[in-house]
Amino acid sequence: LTQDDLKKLAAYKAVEYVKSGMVVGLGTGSTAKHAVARISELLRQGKLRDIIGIPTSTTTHEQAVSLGIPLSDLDSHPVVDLSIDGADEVDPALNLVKGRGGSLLREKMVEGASKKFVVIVDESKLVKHLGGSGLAVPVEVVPFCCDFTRGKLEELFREAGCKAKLRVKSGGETAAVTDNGNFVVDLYLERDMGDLEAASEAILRLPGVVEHGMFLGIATTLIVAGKSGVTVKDR
Ligand code: DER
Repeated sequence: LTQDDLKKLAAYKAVEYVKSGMVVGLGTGSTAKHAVARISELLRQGKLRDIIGIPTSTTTHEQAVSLGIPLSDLDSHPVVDLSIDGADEVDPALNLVKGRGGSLLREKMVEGASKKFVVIVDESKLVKHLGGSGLAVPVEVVPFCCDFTRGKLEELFREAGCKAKLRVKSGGETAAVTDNGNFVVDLYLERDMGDLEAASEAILRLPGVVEHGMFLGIATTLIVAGKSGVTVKDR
């Protein structure tokens, strides 16, 4: 099985939680896109009815529109029955790092408004500590004086050996822009950042920060696809 096959397995398992009549948060990324495609397939087959999707990015919005999934937003549907999304890292308490794909703010808004949030990953995403995989913890910042904010973020986690880098467009030198017109600062940590709640609060206190990619206590269910099968864990 390829990594993409594993992502698909986890996504299909998560879609078993979707029932007719639900308002469903549609995640973003290479794993979530399989869930969106599966929901549309079941709608076409008449196995699901009256689903309203709430997309978490313009990319997912476009995918869902192209597949004919009826869509709405949090203004019209402030309570979401169930969201399904991937993650970049998952720790044993089901805390997540998200946003390496750049959609963390809308994802946190939609998934935070969900009664149930099912996270779908292949086993490569499991970590002991968030920020410990050598990949980044993303922070969405306003473009205004983003280097000032970048510096403040680096300073905040100096003891964890933090290097904060402004994310640039792939293959380019200009800043990557989120769906909300903001930039992303990626935090690369040499050591774990200790108390996650304290770290979260400290980041959010910095003027210039919009949101960060740590999703603490939001996920309710984790579906992991690995070489030895699919496992489901509830928080
Ligand atoms: O950017 C994001 O938050 C994505 O959901 C990410 O966390 C998972 O992306 P992947 O399924 O492509 O690895």
